Amino acid sequence: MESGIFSERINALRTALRSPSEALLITNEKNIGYLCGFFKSEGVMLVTLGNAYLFVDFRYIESAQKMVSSCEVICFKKLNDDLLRIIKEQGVSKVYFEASDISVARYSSFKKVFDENRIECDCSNTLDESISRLRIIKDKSELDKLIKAQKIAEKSYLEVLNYLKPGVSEKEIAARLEYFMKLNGAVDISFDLITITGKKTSLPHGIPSDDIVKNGDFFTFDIGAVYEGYHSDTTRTVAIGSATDEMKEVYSIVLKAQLAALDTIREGALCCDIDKAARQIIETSGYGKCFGHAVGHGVGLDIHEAPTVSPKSDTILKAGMIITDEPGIYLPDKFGVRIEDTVFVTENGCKNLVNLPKELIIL
Ligand SMILES: [Mn+2]
Repeated sequence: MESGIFSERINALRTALRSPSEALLITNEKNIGYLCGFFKSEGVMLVTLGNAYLFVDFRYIESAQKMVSSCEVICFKKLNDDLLRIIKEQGVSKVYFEASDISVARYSSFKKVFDENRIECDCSNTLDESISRLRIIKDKSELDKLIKAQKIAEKSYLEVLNYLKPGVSEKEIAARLEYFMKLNGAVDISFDLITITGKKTSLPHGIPSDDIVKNGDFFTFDIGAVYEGYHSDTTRTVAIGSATDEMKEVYSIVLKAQLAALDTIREGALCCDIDKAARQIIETSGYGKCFGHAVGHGVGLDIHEAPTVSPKSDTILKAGMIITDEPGIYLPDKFGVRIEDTVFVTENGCKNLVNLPKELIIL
């Protein structure tokens, strides 16, 4: 069944080709995985109107041949030579590259061989945009994996809360969380887990250190697990022992902003309007200068992918997109609060993948 999905994706990508003499060269590992189901190839994929090929070396050939059915698997000895042979056989005279992925060194090595053989190299963003347009809409199989990744992260979060008490270090919480995620079925963590406390919570992307949890501090978790390539992303801020009136007030403003943005998410909504819904509440509360990042972003095979949910984003939401909703208020040298959900856009609203409470929890 899965091979059908991959063939459909390759077919959809072929709309970027204008003639049989053109080909797409996919170098990004996640994009290759998206198109054939084989993620760790260290190879390349070539797509023409009539054919598709996955080039891998000897280390990967056995598993690639077993797993991949949406394209022909070729074991290369010298990639440039084997690629050129197929390109010539297929009568290809123009190759599109993934400009946002390929290194200058790698591109130069391909270009040298292609120039010698009068094959045009297209390094515009045509191919990047075509793949992004496909990946931005998640199908059922992808949604299932995103839900599973979220469930793993949530179970692990609830387990690690039992260890969150005065005296424990940020690093210890991060280590336990990663351990629980892997025990609960994650293949990896989505990013370096953010488990920070005290004044450091004013750093949106603070790094866990030996800092110790104390009574009266906030503790921020920004966490995610990876399941079959798909990422989850959630942030919760909790208080340890007690919270001052200022902490409670800032928390309630962030929550109000987060809920306001959530309310605007539906097919047809503009991403900048979702950002605005949250930002306006924070601005009118007088904390506008303490919120300097976008309200959200897409999530999928990458932790940050299209669409961007920022004041400048003119993307119109479509059913099947996955976005985060994560406003925050950060007071330097005091504390910060961020609350983040990841949601699946539907025709009439959205389905929240996160099932964790959002009212302020004082542990
Ligand atoms: Mn996020």
